[in-house]
Amino acid sequence: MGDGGGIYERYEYPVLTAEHAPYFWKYDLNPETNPFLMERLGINAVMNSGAVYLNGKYCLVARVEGNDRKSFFAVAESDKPTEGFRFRNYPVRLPDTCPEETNVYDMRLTQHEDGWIYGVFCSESKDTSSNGLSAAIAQAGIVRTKDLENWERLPNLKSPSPQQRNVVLHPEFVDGKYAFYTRPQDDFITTGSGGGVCFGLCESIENPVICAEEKVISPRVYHTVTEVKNGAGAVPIKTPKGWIHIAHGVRNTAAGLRYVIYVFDTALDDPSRLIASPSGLFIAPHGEERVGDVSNVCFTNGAIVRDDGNVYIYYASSDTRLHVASTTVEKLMDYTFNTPSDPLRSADCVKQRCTLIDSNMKFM
Ligand code: M1P
Repeated sequence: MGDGGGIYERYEYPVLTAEHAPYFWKYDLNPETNPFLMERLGINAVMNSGAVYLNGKYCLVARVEGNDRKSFFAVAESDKPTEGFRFRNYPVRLPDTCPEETNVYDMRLTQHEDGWIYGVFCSESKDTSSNGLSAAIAQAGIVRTKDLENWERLPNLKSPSPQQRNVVLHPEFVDGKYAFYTRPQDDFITTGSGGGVCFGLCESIENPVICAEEKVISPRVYHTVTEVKNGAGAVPIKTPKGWIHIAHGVRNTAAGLRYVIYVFDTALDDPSRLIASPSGLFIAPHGEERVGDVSNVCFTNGAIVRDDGNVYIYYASSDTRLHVASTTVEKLMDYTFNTPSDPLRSADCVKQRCTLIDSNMKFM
């Protein structure tokens, strides 16, 4: 376990890696058709995972990426939150209802008060209106289940934005409606006019349409960790003081994009109203976490909160492997409401730090 500034503990060893994929997903075990016992269908990475506690197990729905670059989902479970995860024998056989869909990834699992567990994920298709071979359209796919084994696919979310990624379903009804955190973007890679984490309501989950314009609730901000992109992460955590969101922000650097995890809080009576915004990053990639298929990336789409107040945040590093950090609801609230917000200018940051130093001097 490593130091998380007293806010959380990060565990040294990843909870899921490509090596966790069962050998029978990869090798043909028939000596007649595979005399050299060669790997036939390799697994490249296991990363961004939705998370729920279900029937006494810690369950992760991981993004598994084959050597062929296509991702799929697979359930891994354990009796313990920080180790011992094993994949079920088969990956998730997602109902194949969208013939144009090429790739699926990053499922958020919401245990909704309507009794279903919803999985909201990125459904990616080729953008046939463009000649560019990398041009794609990202939409929010929706499935629901009771057991993480049998999945019902619902229509993709419709919203005013041409592209959506990092969409999360809120666990409670808001004004009697299903509430989504969205991340509108103009383009597949760049967000363009997309202003950050947004909020929108749907009358029906069987016909999920966000009619009104999505409201920006955590904006992208110049010269902060969210300057380039700002997307929702885990399903927000309900606390006595508000909904704590563990999200991700992206900035640009000479070495490329840097993804970090940050935190904000919205009001209990209106989850679209921002009430706390602790400054800067919460979890950044450390040490070996900094290197992988897409280096310098820390990304979360799942956390589990237990009745005893323990919180397990599952985060992936560099699009390669999955880690866990543990904390408590009490510590998260303390962090969220007592960490000063970003004053946005170096001079004011120095004043903020001097205030802290001044008050500390009496303890020296
Ligand atoms: O490669 C980093 C991340 O890039 C995307 O996130 P975003 O839409 O915020 O840029 C996703 O593809 C995510 O899976 C990936 O980890």
